[in-house]
Amino acid sequence: MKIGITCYPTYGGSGAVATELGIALAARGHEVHFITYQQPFRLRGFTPGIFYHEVDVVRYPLFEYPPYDLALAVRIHEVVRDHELELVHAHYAIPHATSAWIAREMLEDSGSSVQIITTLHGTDITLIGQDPSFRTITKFSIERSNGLTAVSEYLRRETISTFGCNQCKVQVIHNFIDPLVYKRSRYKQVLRQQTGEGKRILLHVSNFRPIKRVRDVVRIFAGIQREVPSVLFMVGDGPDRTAAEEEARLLGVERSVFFLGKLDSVAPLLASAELFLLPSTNESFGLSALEALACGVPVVASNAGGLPEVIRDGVTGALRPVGDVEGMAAAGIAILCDQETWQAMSDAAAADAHSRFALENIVAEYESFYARTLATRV
Ligand code: GMT
Repeated sequence: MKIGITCYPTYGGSGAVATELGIALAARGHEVHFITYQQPFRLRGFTPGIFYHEVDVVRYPLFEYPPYDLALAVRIHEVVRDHELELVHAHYAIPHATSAWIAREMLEDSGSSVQIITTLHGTDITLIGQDPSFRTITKFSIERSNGLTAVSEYLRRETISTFGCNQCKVQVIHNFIDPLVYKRSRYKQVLRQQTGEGKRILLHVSNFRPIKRVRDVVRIFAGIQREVPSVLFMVGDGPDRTAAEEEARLLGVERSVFFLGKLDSVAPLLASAELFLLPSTNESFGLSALEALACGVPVVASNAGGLPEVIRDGVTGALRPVGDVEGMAAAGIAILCDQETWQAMSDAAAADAHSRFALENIVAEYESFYARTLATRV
């Protein structure tokens, strides 16, 4: 198949999923065209079967807000026309599904029957997509997509209930990991080199937005550290980083919390970690939690959104209500205190992640979804 993919190319789970999917599709013989404003961060160097088309947004004195959505639509239109793409896969509804729809409208007279598939990732439905300034266009764009997928059952239900789009058929296709990359035994214990022996290693990876509750991450850690000698590594950056640093100082744990900033490759760090913390207000899926589990790291997280579809409470980690810092700390202590418990959870986490969310199986689900969508073309 000839497939176009548009996504957010910088940091973020939706861009990571879109890029890994494109790479896997190309490896299976498809021709994949990425159409984004920047080279996707997980796409490095030359990969056979992959083409990258940059979206250039012209600056003009009149444009206080340069219209990226239109520039993207024009680029999608060109790439579909010039490379005879059969489908465009938009990751994250806003604005990608809308731009893809505009491009398809522009192509109508050319005989192209390009199909649009939109994958809903999270806040495009649960947060920003519901803002009055976007709500109607989000609903319109997803209803006009030829195929819709959501990364969890939770997100599928949210889409139907919040947008009242009863006609929308949303297929759940979970996110995935490459079992060869997210494998504990593959890496040296790099974080251990920094901490030395004797301290348990906790990890958090996110974009430090309010929804991630990074102050809670530090509070949970402080609770665990009172009982279990440990350190916390915070990977990523974003608006609440300063708040998290302040929380560490307030709680007197600042010497045990290391802020590493944004890092490209987290698998080696995950493979050194012993507990992953994700106390978000909401996660439609929680890709970072899945990556941790795949590396044999039990996850303590909030019982919110799609996280229960990823983490098995009491088996591969622990789920507690949003904001239950004490409960999460107690769960973390229980997991870390007893080596047998930890080992059993670590083994179960890796096995469960590798069996339910392996790249090979999920990419095959996307392939058959593409084929079914193309088969319904009129
Ligand atoms: O929706 C967002 O806030 C952004 C998006 C992203 O690009 O990271 O995150 C969402 O998509 C990820 C990939 O499917 C999911 O793993 C995240 O859980 C989801 N974030 C939220 O629902 C907050």
